[in-house]
Amino acid sequence: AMPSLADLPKLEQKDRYKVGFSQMESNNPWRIAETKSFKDTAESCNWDLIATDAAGSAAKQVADVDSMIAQGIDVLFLPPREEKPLIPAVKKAKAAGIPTFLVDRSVDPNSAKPGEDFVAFLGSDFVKQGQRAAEWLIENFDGDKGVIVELEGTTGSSPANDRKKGFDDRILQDDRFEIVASQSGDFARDLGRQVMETLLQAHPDVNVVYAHNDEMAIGAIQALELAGRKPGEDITIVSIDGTRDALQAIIDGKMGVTVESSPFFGPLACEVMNRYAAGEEIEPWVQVEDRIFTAENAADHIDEAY
Ligand code: GYE
Repeated sequence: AMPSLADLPKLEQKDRYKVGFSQMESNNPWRIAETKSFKDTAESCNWDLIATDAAGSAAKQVADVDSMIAQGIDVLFLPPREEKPLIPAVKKAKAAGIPTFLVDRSVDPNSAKPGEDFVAFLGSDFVKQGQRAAEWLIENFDGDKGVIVELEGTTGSSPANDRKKGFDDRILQDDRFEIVASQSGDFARDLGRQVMETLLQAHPDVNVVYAHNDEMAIGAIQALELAGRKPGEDITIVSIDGTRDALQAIIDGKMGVTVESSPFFGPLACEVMNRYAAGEEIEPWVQVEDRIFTAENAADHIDEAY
């Protein structure tokens, strides 16, 4: 049969909701800020919040969703760690009559769709984030030849796929630039540092690092400094997120730019959920607008950073 909007589980209007938030990992400030945002929103949005932490395992995240379904949640907020492994969890929640909102990451659009399998995706345009990082570089790089190392996020995750696509397509339109290596650092500081260490040995002429998030960028800066390089002077660092450490690195002159990707999803989740409960049709992609942080404005934003 043709799937239709009517197939989505409805959300009753109630005084209190039992809300599930299935976090994927808590090994970086972005994830911690996001979980805190959901916890901080719980009281004002009348949620009894069940928050789990899959500790970096998509398999555990599937099991966590299972357990929330068994606990009878009314609604699920899910940041799927990777695009494919969480699809069965999304479908299981729907089969159990639980409306699901994907937050901050999405799933493989060929296997699960907003308005059919889940209500909507709440999050940034990752392709555009990558493009904006590339555009900053095109405008601000003053050498003749840009030799780029790319540190990719978690393999198979929507932000890693899309931040790569947006950046690579855009930067390769400018023939000053070449991407000599592109490898996953799993969105983690320590792995970013290790991968940078290895890639620096293979490509000593690198003079640009594009990291898919700030944690890996900070890890890369550590590796570069240990090897005697001078981030911000002999190598340009571009990144995404807007963490406190990244804004500080910009203020210190070590990082050039970070394109914002906000972790503060709690208030938006509350608003969209209430609209859905009121019977409104929700747009398939509730898009978050991102700012951009450079030497011009980093100091103005560091106090609100995480
Ligand atoms: O950029 C990264 C985090 O999914 C948008 O995941 C999110 C990304 C964010 O671990 O730092």
